[in-house]
Amino acid sequence: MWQNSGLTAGVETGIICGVMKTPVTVTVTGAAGNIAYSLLFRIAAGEMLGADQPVILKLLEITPCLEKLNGVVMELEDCAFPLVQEIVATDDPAVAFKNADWCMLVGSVPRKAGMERKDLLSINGKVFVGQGKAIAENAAPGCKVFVVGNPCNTNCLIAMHNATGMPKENFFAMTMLDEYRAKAQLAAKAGVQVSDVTNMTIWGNHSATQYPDYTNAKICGKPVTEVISDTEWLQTDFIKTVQQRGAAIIQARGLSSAASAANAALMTVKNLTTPTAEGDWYSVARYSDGTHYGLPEGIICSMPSRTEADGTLTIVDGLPIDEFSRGKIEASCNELLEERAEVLG
Ligand code: NAX
Repeated sequence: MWQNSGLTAGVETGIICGVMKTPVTVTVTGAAGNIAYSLLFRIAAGEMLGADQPVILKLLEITPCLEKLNGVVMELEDCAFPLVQEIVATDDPAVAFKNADWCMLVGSVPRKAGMERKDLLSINGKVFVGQGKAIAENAAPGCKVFVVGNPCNTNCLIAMHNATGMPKENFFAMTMLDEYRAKAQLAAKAGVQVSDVTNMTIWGNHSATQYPDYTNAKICGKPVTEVISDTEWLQTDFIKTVQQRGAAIIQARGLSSAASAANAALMTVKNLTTPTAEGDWYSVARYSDGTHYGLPEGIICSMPSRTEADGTLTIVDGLPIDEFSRGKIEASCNELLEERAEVLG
């Protein structure tokens, strides 16, 4: 079953007013969920791909959530976003990923009481096998895949393995929310604006083992360690606060992060599609080919990344990694290797 909103301005009527760029097709899964409810409207408003970039939105949900998704579609229509050329709402991955330029895989089954990580990996593993295959069979050439749904690194790895024929370099998972959380903590401690904090890397897994690398981060262009002399805080409270921030939000709000996660998702795609400021970088989990920082080959690992002026996506090499950082990075990579072993096959 699938629905088309009928919002196909200029397609059915043949009337095209003004000259517009070719639309970009963005597929969002879990489109009736909490994160999507904050994300879709900002994509539609042009905050992700640009204020002059028309978009076609393809929204995927599971069948029981189609009615709820219909409500989201109605709200999107009621915003009359000038950039939205078409909205497709469906429970069929083949329809949702048809001609997709960007696949934002937000939907996944949440962890329930009594569920082990292994169970979660197994349930979501099956979803990402199917979605990886459907993307490879239906998406536009050069399509990029960005996974938010947890466990996002390993879900991304599964999708990548099943997307036969697609370059591994086109697969990403989200650690930008962790980067922003780390920047906010450092800014508060140093008494500066959050925009004064740059060069923040999240290494490894989007989980409680992630390592927010204060040793290479900067505040107002200076090493963090020159501005914040409290090494004890940096090595303990700071790291723990970032690692546990998601849980703290669930405890305070009774719900997991949604608006901040949507913001980070949107900003990740923006960072991947626009040149990075000179000397800076951003965090995204991506395929590790074993040639950077001794990170294991064949995992989706967060690392410092840049988008060059010509659009090339690069990994920032050559950062000094001290013994403390090395231990933390290894611990997070070991967890990714364990997750990989659990989903093998
Ligand atoms: P919700 O439970 O509100 O929404 C998820 C939606 O996905 C539901 O509507 C569900 O029906 C749908 N869904 C499930 N299986 C699907 C499938 N096979 N195809 C299409 N849709 C499917 O969760 P929400 O708060 O939106 O969070 C979504 C995911 O983001 C979760 O896995 C969550 O853990 C993860 N997060 C990842 C973060 C990150 O930094 N990488 C941070 C925020 C968030 O925790």
